[in-house]
Amino acid sequence: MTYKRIVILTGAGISADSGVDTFRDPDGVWSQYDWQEVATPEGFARNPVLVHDFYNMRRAGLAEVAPNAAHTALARLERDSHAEVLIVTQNVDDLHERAGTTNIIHMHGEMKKVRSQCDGHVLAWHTDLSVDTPCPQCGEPGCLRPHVVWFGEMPFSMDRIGRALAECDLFVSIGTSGNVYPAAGFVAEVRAKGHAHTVEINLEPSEGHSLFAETAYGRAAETVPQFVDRLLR
Ligand code: BV8
Repeated sequence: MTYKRIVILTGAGISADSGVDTFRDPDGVWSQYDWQEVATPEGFARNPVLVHDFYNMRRAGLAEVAPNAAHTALARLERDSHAEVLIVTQNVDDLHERAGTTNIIHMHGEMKKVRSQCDGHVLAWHTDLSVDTPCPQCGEPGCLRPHVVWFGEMPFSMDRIGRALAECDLFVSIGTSGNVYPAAGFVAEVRAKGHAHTVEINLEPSEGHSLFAETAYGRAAETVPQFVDRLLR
């Protein structure tokens, strides 16, 4: 089967083989931090120092990790396939880009960007951020926040994602537990809107596994290159 428009949703599991913690695995991020304290606007308002430390630690960790074979395989698919390939990632790391992917949407934002709350300006940021960091726009300390989507906040580019889901003929979900909406609802949206083939590639069946026409379980660094080889044959 030759596909024309491929949408690939990725989650923390695709970065696991690079040494980046997932969220809901036994020793994952949410076993170390309370998501209500570090991944909600209310938590940030209550204790911005804790939230800045949480993102500073994860942002600094990006310097210690590299893309794995799964990221590289998806970049190869974009480069070598005749299809239009769009990566929609829930991840806030930059590993897809560092592997060479260019057509990508970070629906939950990016750790290497911050946003000024005075005027919504988004700027690249590679070092620590604190409540004392002066905002380049208004000069006020405490104005800058991580450019990531917290619980209760609207994910980015939802209109563009909705169109891509309606128009794709292949939807692949890689390395996500299917716990967090609206991303977890994408496979149902694809099934309702068209005739796309749907594939789940994960370490283990996700919450929504029964909604996928095809599944492949194993570590993404092994399963994704095999899947891409098949697509490019
Ligand atoms: C929204 C911040 C609506 C960025 C994250 C009550 C109050 C408020 C909201 C809600 C509520 N009840 C429900 C909601 C909606 C909520 C939600 O879905 N909650 C769930 C938990 C019930 N969603 C939201 O709030 C979203 N916004 O709904 O807005 C709205 C409408 C109008 C107006 C305004 C708003 C926002 C969701 C984004 C939250 N941000 N984090 C950051 O710091 O990273 S959540 C966090 O979960 C990350 O973003 C992460 O990307 C996301 C999904 O997690 P996964 O990527 O799936 O990771 P997980 O660890 O769960 O799974 C990893 C998988 O990989 C596992 O299956 C594992 O088996 C597999 N794996 C492991 N190793 C490997 C592997 N696979 C392959 N190879 C391996 N080696």
